[in-house]
Amino acid sequence: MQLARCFFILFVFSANVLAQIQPPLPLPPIPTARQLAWHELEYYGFLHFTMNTFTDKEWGFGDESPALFNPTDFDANAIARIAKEVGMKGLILTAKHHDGFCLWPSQYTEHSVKNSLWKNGKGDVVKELAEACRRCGLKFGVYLSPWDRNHKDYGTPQYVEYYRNQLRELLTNYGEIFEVWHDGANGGDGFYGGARESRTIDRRTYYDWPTTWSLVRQLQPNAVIFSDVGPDIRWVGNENGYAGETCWAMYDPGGVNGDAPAPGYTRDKEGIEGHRDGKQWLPAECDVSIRPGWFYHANQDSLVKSPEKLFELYFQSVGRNGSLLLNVPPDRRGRWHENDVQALRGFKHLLDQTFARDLVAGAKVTASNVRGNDSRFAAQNMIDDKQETYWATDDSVTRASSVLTLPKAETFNCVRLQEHIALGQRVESFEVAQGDGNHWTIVASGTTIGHKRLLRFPSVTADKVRVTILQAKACPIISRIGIFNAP
Ligand code: FUL
Repeated sequence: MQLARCFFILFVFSANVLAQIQPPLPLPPIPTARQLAWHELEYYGFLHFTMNTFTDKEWGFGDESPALFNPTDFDANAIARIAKEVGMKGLILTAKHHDGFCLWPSQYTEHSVKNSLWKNGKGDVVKELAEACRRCGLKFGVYLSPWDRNHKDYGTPQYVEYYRNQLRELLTNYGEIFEVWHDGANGGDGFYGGARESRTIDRRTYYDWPTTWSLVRQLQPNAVIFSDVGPDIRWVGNENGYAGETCWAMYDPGGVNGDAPAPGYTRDKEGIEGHRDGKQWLPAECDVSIRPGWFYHANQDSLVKSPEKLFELYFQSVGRNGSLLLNVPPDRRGRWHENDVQALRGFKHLLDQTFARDLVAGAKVTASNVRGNDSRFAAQNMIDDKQETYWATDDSVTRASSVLTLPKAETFNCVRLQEHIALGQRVESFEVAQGDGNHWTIVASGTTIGHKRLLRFPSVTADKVRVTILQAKACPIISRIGIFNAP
C-alpha cells in the first residue's frame, strides 16, 4: 500500500515537471540585442551644426570657404549637460552634411574644420562632443551625409571609397557610437570640386550599401544603422516627428516602382505604420526639429516649438512604438539658444509631472486568463516595474482582459502599455475601461502597442481599471502597465 502511494506521488510529480508551462515561443521577426537596447533609449537629440549655421542656409552648395566656420563660443559640455538634464539619452551630430564640410579634421579632404578659423584649425567638433557626451553619460551618434556637394568625385566609385574612409575615421577615433545615420537625400546640383554641375546617381546601386553596413558592423558592432531601409532602424516617413496610431516595428521597405528599395528610393509613407506581416524588425525613428529649419537661423528664434507641442510629439512618437529624435541646432556661438533651452526644460517638466507618480503602485491585478495558471505569467507582473517579467495568456487565447484594483480611487487621464517585444510584436487592438467592477466605461482604445503605447483621455476618477486585449497575432505578452495623471 505504502509503495503504491509512493509510486502515485512520483507519478504526479513527474507529470507536473514534464508539463511545466513554457514561456510563449517568439513570434518572428524579433529584435536583435542592439535593436532592443535602442528601443530603451526612446528620446535623444539631433544636432544640425555646420557651415549652414554661418551662411544661414539649409543646404550648402559645397563651395563655401572653410574659413566661414567659426563658432564664437562652442561649448560641447554645456550642450551635453543640458541634453542630459532634459532627459535625452544621446546626441547625434551632423559630422558631415550635404555640403561636404567635415566637423572633424578628416585626413581625406581639405574641406573641414582644419582649414577654418575656429581654434586656428586645431579644433575637432566631433571629438569635443563625443567626449562631452561620455562625461555626461549620454550616447553619441554620427550623421554622415552620403551626398557630398563639395567632393570632386561624387558620382564615381572613388567617392564611395572616400565615404567609407570617412566612416572608418568616425567609427574608429571617437569611442563607442550608438547610431550611424545615413540620410536619403542623394544627388543633384553642387560644386563638385569646381565642376558646378548636376550629378545623378542610381540610388539602388551606387553606394553598394551592404558593403558599407558590414564596415559599420565590423567597427561598431553595437551601433544601430539608420536609413530609409534600415538595416536596424527605419525612417518614419515624415520629418514632423510622429508615427502612425497603428505602428508596427515590422517593415519591409519597397522601391518606388515596386522594385527593390534603397535609401532615398522607398514608398516612404509606408514607414509611418510599418507592416503587420513584415518580415524584418525595423522600428521607426521619428525625427523632427524644434524649429522650422534643421539648422539655426536667427529669424526663427521666435518659432521654437512650445513645451506643450513637444509633449504632444512625445506621445505621437515614443507613445506610438517609435523613438523621438529631436533636433536642436546650435547657434553661431556653438550653443543652444536660450529659447530652445527654455522649451526643452518646459517639456521635461511636463514629462516629470506626468510620469513621476504611477498610480498602479500597490494595485492588485487579476486576469481572465493566465498562461497555464502559472504565477510566472501572472498579470501582477505588469506592475513590478521589470521589463523582463510579463503577463501572458495560453497560446490559444488572443483575447483577454486584466483588472487592476488601485489602493484607492484616483483621478487619471493617461495610460501606458508595453509589450514584451523580445518575443515579437503581437497586439492588434485593445481598450482601456474604468469602473467599479460591475459597470465599465471605455476611456481609451487603440491598435498596436509594441515597445510602448501612451494614450491620453479626459480625466476620470476610479479605483478599477480594465485593460482588454481585443485582438493579437498570437497570445499577448504585456510587460508593463502604468496609469498617470498628466497636468
Ligand atoms: C534630410 C536632409 O536633407 C535635411 O537637411 C536634414 O538633414 C534631415 C534630417 O534629413 O533629408
